[in-house]
Amino acid sequence: MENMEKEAYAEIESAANLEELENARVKYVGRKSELALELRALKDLPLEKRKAVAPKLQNLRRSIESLLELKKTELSKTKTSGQIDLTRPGIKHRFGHLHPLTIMERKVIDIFSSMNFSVINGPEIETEHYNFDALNIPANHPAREMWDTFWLKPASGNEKHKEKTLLRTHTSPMQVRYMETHTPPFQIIVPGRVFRYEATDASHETNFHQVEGLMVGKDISLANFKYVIEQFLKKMFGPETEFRFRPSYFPFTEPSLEVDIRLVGGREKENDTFRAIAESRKSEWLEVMGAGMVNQKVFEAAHYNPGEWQGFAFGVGLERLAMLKYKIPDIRLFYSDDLRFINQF
Ligand code: FA5
Repeated sequence: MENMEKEAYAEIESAANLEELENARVKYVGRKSELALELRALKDLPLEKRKAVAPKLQNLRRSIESLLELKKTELSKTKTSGQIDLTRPGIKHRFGHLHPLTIMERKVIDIFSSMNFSVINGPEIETEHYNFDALNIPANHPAREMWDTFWLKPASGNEKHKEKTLLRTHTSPMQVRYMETHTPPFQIIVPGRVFRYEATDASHETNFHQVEGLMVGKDISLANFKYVIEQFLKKMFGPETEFRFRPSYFPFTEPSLEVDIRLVGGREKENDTFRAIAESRKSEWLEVMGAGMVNQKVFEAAHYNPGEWQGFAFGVGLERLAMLKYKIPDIRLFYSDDLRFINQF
């Protein structure tokens, strides 16, 4: 046993890795080791002899085991600090990606840029003048009710003289802002965030995005509008897309119209998502934009000579376009923070 003890200590000490250490453990304290056999044979010894031998054997086993433990800790440390374990799985890198509304905005910009429209930005905090009055929507005009507004508190100090401000309810205020500093002919689009104080449902949000369009020249007509919008919708949704122009009313256009895209009953577009949208809206069509020929009153607000210019304007809902493009049944998903939704894009 003494020989065995020395041999075991030497072998444990010289173990170069965990595998060699495990071999030493099996050899010296494993179930079939010499020591284990001796311990098992104790019961056959006469009592006196057993009393003399048993504690020695048990001590021997304990000290070999604690030496194994020490060596194991030592070898594990060198393993993590000194060696690279090529078999360990790597760390997966996650790449970010664009939000579906950003993708959609870029597609809209691409299409209109290809038709020579410039891209302009405007402020999200607007004055009452640009959001309403300059667009022929004076205070108390019933049309103000078309846009439920988030009004902002006036900055403290000069409440009396300061003009009322609000979160813009549409991108149309950029029409007059842009015309005040530019002379036609021009064609622009204005993508941006807009806000409305209204109840949400599957196709309405309080915070959404529009892309305003404005084309002004000497003889721009409704025919130009129809051509540009047809090109836009076909490039965006494919040549089979069915859409319609429907008469409507906006104080800042005359005549006014709205553009709807067909969800069900048509050829290409029909699918379960669209049927669900159509059912929740109780209509085969989804409205995507308001538009019309710029009202002369708006040109007047921009200080253009009366009657000198003609143009068309439109405001398209970006979320509505993305819902159609990606077959999204509910507008609220865009802002839901749900990674299962976001990661699909
Ligand atoms: C307007 O906002 C007008 N400024 C559009 C316009 C511009 C008309 C230029 C004439 C000339 P309307 O409120 O209908 O119109 O909104 C335009 C589009 O924004 C709608 O067709 C729809 O696609 C989208 N939209 C309107 N309200 C919401 C809402 N709550 N949630 C999501 N999208 C909306």
